[in-house]
Amino acid sequence: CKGYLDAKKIVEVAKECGADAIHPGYGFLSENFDFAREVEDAGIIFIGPKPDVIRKMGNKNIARYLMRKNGIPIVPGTEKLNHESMDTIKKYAREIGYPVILKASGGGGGRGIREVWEEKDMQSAYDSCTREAKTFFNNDEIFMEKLVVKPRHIEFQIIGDNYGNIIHLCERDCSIQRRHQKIIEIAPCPSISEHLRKTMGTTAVAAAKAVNYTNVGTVEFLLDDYNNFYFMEMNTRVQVEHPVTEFVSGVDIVKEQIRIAAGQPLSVKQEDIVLRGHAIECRINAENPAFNFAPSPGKITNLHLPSGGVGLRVDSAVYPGYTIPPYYDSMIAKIIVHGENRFDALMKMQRALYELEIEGVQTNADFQLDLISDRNVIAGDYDTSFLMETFLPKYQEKE
Ligand code: MV4
Repeated sequence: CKGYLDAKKIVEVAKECGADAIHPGYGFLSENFDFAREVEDAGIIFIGPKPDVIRKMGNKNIARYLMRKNGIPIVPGTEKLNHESMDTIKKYAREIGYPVILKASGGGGGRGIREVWEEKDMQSAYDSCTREAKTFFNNDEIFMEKLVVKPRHIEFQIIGDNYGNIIHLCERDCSIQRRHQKIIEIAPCPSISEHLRKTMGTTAVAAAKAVNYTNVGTVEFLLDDYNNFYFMEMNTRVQVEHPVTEFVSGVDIVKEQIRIAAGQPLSVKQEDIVLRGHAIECRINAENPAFNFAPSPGKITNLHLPSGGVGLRVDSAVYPGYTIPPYYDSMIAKIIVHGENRFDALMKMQRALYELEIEGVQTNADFQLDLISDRNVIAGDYDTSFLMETFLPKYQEKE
């Protein structure tokens, strides 16, 4: 069950069948610079950014340094802390102002971060953060940032060709998350002005230009209550939620990736990108919301995916009789809708979720239906704390 991670084997098979290129998808190997390098060394095109750019952006401390050097706003913070005394670390935290957050340079997926609200908790947070960083990333390097409280997660889709042209396809709001897993993604973000969109978009392109970025990627920002935004990290792959951007921008992102990798220039200019309507994606997971979202692998005995109508897309590979293995993550389908406005899109999503039927395993489909029917979600009034702190308590009370 680990075949998808065997870089050497994949390259071998690609050579045998005479493949020109490898598209790494959005799985583990997509941001593995050793894999990208092995593909290139074998004379095969890696459909993605250059291995060295993947490596730099994969290290959160290097990414932060490069952004700072190029005038991209980052959260106030420090360089790596590992050789500093605890007294010095505490002094930095006082200067930055509590609360702060410790982050592993090699971090990802929400691992290797610790909020610190008071000086008395610094030592133990530091110890457990470095320990986790060492365990999961084999790299105990950590740094400190000011904690942005209740931020929104806004990410910009960018595309660059091999000739220095880089544009953005506007943003997605991915603030509705649970344990660092996105649940719903929306484009465009309901709570930013056209002016802020322009400023953030220009900044995202500048961030990509700072590393001579090629192919597609995402610049993630934290947005605070006062509309201050800060570079958080960059994802050097096509993401799960790219379909919402395809709907509102009209650009086929994966096609663009392949064209770029084949040496074609961008097929669109920044001026050509005019947003149309609103798009929403709900991730359908085989999991049990009533049992703390425990994975629910097993055989799908009956399946009806929503279909028909303008502005509905279902990305999935499951079918009746398919057995969901327990080894991978629990996402089994994505439902994406496109409406002329936010409410139209929400109504289409409601219809689609009503229509969806999955038997044999537990899923989060009903949970998703409740979520998109929530008044805060309908109003676009939520941040990254919403799901856990506002919605889930209400939901569990109702259960
Ligand atoms: C932050 C933050 C607040 N302030 N950094 C989460 C994982 C990694 N991508 C970075 N993360 C955060 N970094 C500062 N300075 C809050 C988070 C964060 C978060 C960010 C986006 C979406 C959901 C989140 C959930 C918890 C924490």
